[in-house]
Amino acid sequence: MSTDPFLPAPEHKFSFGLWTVGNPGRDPFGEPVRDRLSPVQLVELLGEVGAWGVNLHDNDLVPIDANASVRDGIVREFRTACVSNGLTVPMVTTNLFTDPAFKDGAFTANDQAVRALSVQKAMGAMDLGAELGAKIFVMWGGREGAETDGCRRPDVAIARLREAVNFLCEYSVANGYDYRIALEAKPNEPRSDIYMPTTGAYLGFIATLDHPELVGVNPEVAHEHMAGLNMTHSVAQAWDAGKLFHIDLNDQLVGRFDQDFRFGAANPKAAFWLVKFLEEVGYDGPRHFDAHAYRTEGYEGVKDFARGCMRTYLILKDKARRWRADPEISALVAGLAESSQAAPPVGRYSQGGAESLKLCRLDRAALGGRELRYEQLDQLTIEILCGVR
Ligand code: GCO
Ligand code: MN
Ligand code: MN
Repeated sequence: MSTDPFLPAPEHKFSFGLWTVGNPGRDPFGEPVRDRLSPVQLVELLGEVGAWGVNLHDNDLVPIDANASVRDGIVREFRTACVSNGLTVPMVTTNLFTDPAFKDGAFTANDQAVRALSVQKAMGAMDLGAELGAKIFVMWGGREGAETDGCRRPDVAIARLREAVNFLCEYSVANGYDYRIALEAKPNEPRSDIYMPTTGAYLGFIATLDHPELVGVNPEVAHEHMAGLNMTHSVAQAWDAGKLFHIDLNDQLVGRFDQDFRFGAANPKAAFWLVKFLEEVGYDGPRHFDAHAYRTEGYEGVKDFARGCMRTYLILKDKARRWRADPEISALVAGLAESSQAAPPVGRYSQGGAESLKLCRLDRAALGGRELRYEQLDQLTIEILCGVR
């Protein structure tokens, strides 16, 4: 029996995209460094490292030009491989960015034929996912953006996006698929600017849909960091709105190209706050790693990468437990929750409440003089993360 406390188990709901462990290491400056593995081989690799789920774009599994019988054969073989490797398919998505037809966007393209092709392809991906048992449908609009805003008015693009999402919600309901649709924001790359740059932008957009209850978000660490934002804050807003339908875990330094690093590789403290948040609120969706191995790696390195993502998550989960159990940290945190002066709660508005708030006498200078000890709180956090506490 292994005594390793950081081994992945199904209850952790760790998933990887076929495109993540299958990434061959091509970048804008260099050719692939790893041979492409088939979907079945990738499922075997994920089974070997102990993942729970495998996610896919339609064309990670079925080539874009495959006919119906080829498609059905591929899907059958893939399902068998998932069963024999103990993997579930929690999420599917559509690739609306690789094919040159989508070079100026998919749902937001000016050409109505491109928009029709995009919705047609997304419906096909929904059919495929339903066949594989997926309950989450991610939409990432990587090409839904612009280099020159002369190409279309951005509000027209948003209206087209709304039309497509509304249509696909109805399609999901009409076919009994019952997808939870998760919209994934990114500020740029591959387009110079993407119309829906942040998770917060999508939360605003969702409220304008015909079926807002079917639609949530899929925040990604790298995308929020590319925008210079705090991932945990974005996730918290999504959680508060009941919209955290999925999550893409990886890492990214601010101000760099889209790095897709192993979870926790670049900003372990930010990763810690994120894991702590997800565990404390009881997020019970998939923990999906949307990242890939360094270009220096072969398939042993890809396994190191995948195991590392899951292991880091579990280590940080344990650190969060230690953080909560630490007496000095608990005392500091408890102190922060105490009011330093007698004051009425704000609560819901009432005339009486407003009057008592207006009348209460508060010592503003004393409030400004209160010492908060956040230096100590953060240092203790760092000591936990560094393993000396
Ligand atoms: C990226 C995105 C994608 C999406 C994927 C699922 O930066 O390329 O994160 O990996 O998550 O296409 O929709
Ligand atoms: Mn990404
Ligand atoms: Mn992603």
